[in-house]
Amino acid sequence: TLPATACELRNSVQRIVNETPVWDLHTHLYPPTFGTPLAGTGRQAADPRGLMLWGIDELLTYHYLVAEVFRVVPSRRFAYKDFWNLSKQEQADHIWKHLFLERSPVSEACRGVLTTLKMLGLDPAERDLNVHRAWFAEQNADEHINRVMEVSGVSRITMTNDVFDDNERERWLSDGSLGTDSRFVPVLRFDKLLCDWQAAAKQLAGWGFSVGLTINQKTIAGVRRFLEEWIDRTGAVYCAVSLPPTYYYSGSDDPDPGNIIFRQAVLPLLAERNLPMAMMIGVTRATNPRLKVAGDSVGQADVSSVAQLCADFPNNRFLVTLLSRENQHELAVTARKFDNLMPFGCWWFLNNPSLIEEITRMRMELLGTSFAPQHSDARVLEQLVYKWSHSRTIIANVLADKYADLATAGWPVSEDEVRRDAKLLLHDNFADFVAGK
Ligand code: RAT
Ligand code: ZN
Repeated sequence: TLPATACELRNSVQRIVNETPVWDLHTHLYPPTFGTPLAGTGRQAADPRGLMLWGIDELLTYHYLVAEVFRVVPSRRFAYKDFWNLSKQEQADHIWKHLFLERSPVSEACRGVLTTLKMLGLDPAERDLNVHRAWFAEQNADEHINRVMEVSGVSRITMTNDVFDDNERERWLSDGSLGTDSRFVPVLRFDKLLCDWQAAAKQLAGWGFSVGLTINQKTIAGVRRFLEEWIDRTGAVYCAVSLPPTYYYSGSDDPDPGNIIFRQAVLPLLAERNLPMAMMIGVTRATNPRLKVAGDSVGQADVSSVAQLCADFPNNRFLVTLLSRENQHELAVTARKFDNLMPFGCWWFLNNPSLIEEITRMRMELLGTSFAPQHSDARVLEQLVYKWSHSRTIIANVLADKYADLATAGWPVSEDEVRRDAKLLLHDNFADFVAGK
């Protein structure tokens, strides 16, 4: 049995949660085989369009921080296009100067850079960026991944492999072994298929799949072949889309072309392959297109559509995260109704301590341990460090409160029981859901 005083209990739970390996179920990270703009000391040459992002300049130009720097150096003083015309290093210098040196870096995304530097063994108080740059330039990209995984306690990293991204697609087509780095797990992502059928159909046809704009049996068969080919090529463990707040599914006669494709091609194929479908709902793309990838915003989603899908497709499993805070309670309640629904993560604008705390506590009260509390959404390798460190602290805190309540009710927990629960939350719930257990 764990120590009785509240403070000792909290420390033990924190230690155990920190020691529990995480399967990060949604990131935008890649191994070096996908190319990297920062060569480090590896044998690989720098590839400016490479997908593996790492190092201090990438950390500082994270799109969360791009949005934040325009709050303090507004576009009326420094035009968007002038920012985008800067080199990566100049953008990083601009962000460092205005968000870290000229005011205190108190936002979550700023704080994250400092936690990351500290946990990697660098001096977070160092004001000279070139000192950090020199350290990163001396790392070997491939070994650095192992180190970051160790420091962050992440045992597996799930990728996002967007089949409609030409840069990524061409890499898969020219290298059949891209999916074989055991640290990285592939996921097939295809937003366009559901959100913009016209554009998707044109591209599929161009790639040699017999699909037309009208959705008939031939088109459905063509989409299925396309998905099968890419599931096989990547070895995806689930498929994924992100959807706008306006996403609506009304049932088996829903006429929206994306929904017909979803219903007749995607979901039946995934059921056959025993693969879950991830839906990330609530992003309004390009609210401010001049901010590029930093310009997306949030809106409330229709949770009844999620419930309808879970009801209509009992042989499918749905991993769902919603971007709006206001949707969180309804999603947790919906998960009580459907065992083929796994709520996951505190996504993007929700990945802030106050909201992670609120959402995790609420989920635990409604769902016990049967959810996946967090994913990192890391785009830059080292972000694993801060995202997991900050989230682990909160998850452990919530757990400790619940164990204290149980102790009051006469049910003290043992160290092994805490370890088991932490493993469920950080690894097994997702792993079992993917495995169809
Ligand atoms: O969190 C993010 O970095 C977003 O830009 C998106 O990548 C989002 O998570 C997504 O997967 O669409
Ligand atoms: Zn993402």
